[in-house]
Amino acid sequence: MTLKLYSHPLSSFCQKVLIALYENGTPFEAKMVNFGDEASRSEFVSVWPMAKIPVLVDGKRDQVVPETSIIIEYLDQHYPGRCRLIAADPDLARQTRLRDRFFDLYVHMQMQKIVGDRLRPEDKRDLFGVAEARRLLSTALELIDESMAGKEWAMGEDFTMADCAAAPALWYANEAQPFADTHPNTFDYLERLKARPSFSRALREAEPYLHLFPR
Ligand SMILES: N[C@@H](CCC(=O)N[C@@H](CS)C(=O)NCC(=O)O)C(=O)O
Repeated sequence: MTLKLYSHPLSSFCQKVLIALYENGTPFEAKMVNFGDEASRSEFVSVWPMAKIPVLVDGKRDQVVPETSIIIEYLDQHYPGRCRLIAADPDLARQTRLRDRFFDLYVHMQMQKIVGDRLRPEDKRDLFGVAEARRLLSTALELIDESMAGKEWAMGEDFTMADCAAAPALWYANEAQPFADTHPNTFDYLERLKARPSFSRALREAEPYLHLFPR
């Protein structure tokens, strides 16, 4: 198989790339990374020393591609399918990248801070950092709620990289800080994302591991 994705089904950032792959039916081999297993971890670290999943390895083009947004750009450029995830128009492409950055930095990373803190030993918790993450997440949800009024997807009619970023970020954020009652447009958007076959498949594949998620 030309494309290999180092990943784990429970990982929210991996789901972002899985959505892109499933949208276009792009063939790839999933290589499961288990950070709790020394052999699996050290094999992965030899591929990408930053030890963050997912990472795409393209055997045909001899490329190691880390970072979700860069992986999706790479797939769009070298393995395009029926669903173009970044528009050809430079202005639309920039707006897509801005929304993608927004979901990653102000929803996804803040959700990870809140959830990650639950996995720390009691005496190593970061109350101040978590409060700041909750504040940033709340502000982000306000802006998303305004921008999603009357819109189907983050960029309007077309499903793009921004929606790949939004889906797992909002799904896990809603677990960490439920927003059905406070941000109805965002919640409706999340429901549409969940119904999208690419994301519903990623969620189904994560199900066997969901008990590991600290609620
Ligand atoms: N900016 C990175 C973030 C990737 C990331 O944070 N991945 C998490 C899994 S969702 C990870 O590898 N965590 C392992 C660790 O921090 O030890 C991207 O977009 O790919």
